[in-house]
Amino acid sequence: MQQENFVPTTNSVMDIYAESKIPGQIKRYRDLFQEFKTIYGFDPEFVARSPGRVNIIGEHIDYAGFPVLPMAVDRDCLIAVATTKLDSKVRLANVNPKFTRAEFSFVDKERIVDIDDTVHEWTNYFKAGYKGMLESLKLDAPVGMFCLMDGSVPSGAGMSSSSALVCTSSIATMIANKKCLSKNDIVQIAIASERYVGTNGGGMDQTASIMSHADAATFIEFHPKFITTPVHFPATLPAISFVVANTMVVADKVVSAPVCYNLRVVETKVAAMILANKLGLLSERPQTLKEVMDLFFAGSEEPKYATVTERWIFRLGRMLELVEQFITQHDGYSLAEMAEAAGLSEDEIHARFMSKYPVRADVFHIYARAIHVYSEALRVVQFRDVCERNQDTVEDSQVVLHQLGRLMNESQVSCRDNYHCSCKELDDLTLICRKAGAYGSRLTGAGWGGCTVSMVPEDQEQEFIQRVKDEYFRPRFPDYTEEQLSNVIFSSRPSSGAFIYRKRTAINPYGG
Ligand code: NG1
Repeated sequence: MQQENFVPTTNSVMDIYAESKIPGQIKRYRDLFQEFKTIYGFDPEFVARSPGRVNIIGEHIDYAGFPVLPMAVDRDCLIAVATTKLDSKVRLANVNPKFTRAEFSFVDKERIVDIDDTVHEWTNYFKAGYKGMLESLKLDAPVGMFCLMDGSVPSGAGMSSSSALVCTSSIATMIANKKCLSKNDIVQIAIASERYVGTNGGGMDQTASIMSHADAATFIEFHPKFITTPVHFPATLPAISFVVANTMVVADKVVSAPVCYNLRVVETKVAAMILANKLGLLSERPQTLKEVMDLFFAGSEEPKYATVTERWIFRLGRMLELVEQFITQHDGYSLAEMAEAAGLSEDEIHARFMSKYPVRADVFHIYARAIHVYSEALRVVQFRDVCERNQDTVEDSQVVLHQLGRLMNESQVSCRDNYHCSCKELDDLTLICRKAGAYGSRLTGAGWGGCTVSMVPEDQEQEFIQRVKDEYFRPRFPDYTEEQLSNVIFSSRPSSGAFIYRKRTAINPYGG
């Protein structure tokens, strides 16, 4: 396998971060090494690193099998690690004193470690990555680990701090035990691992965290094959800049899962069942709205497409028509009604979709969720298409910027009205961002709080940030210092994915 299929190892932070961030990162790594030594009395052997992400477009469609377009950010999770062969214990500490220290022992090859997902502790995410990796490595006696974590991804903000931690812990466990799996394998392990912590998530975050490239977003396809393709932003004048702004509404996805995240997953899966039933595809056992689409077109006449984008556009347009035709109850379905529409019994619906991850609802909004999924998938492929058609030369930058911005704004409207995953603060902040000069602004990540992402002209980025600070943040958080504000609204360039860092020499520890 080629080198690029493995998580790269470096001894220079310059390989990981953009130039402007190097001085701050050198200090951060130095502090991490020092604190490790203070806590444990010896040096770490390596640091595993995996970043958070911001999703540019494609919300809540990864678990329906459709492509998404996130980019990694330079805020990340670091875990410094030293190992011992004397035991199989894991010691966990965090540079942030808010997160208490913990210790746990490897149980055995089957159980690995117990995770109590009713208790919401940061260490559960570490354990999830550790358990997933060791299940795959099948070791009788993994090494003991001494770990110190430093996370800079804001938590509960829709920037995937949890996945960054799960990915970092998987990589840390793999390297500690001197194994070397491919990035693809680590992604699949991290996706499965995170489900130990209570949400039935898709695979966008873990993929973005591990596979991203420093100068591009990543188009991630899940079905029928897992493929990642870097997508560069168009060469517009002015250039495009993305600004992330945090509403400061903390959305705990795990706590709200039965009525928010996991419920949405169930609603999209039942939508797939209803369509499959109406289209005579139930016997093929499709699991997602994407699989229903593929099965439907496998058996039908199609026009000759000039491009792959044309095929996506035709197919998704047709699926939207089929939703209108067959999912007719716009104000929702009761359990009995959706079972009948899907041609299944209530018990079957329960057993297949609601037993592993419990959900609570009287009314299931199947129509609105299906419209969101197919229309959002369409916006993702259109966004990619605009980017790719304007790679090197752009005839009219304003046209391109407005096209991309419009797609982001439409995504926000659909998240708000069809998917009901926005909230008042997200609606207010995206509006303020558009008024302050963003071409497009939308929630990013699961929603119900957390962050927005706005596409702004690079030459007006600072002015934009000032205006949003004045209009959203200062009135609501008058006591915030400039430093605090710089952590709630900041510009974000596409950053590299996962890395393993090792010190070079005692004399020049930070490389470069
Ligand atoms: P965040 O924002 O990290 O909670 C979640 C899911 C993604 C995706 C988005 C919505 C996990 C780990 N992440 O992201 O897979 O479904 O919501 O687009 O479940």
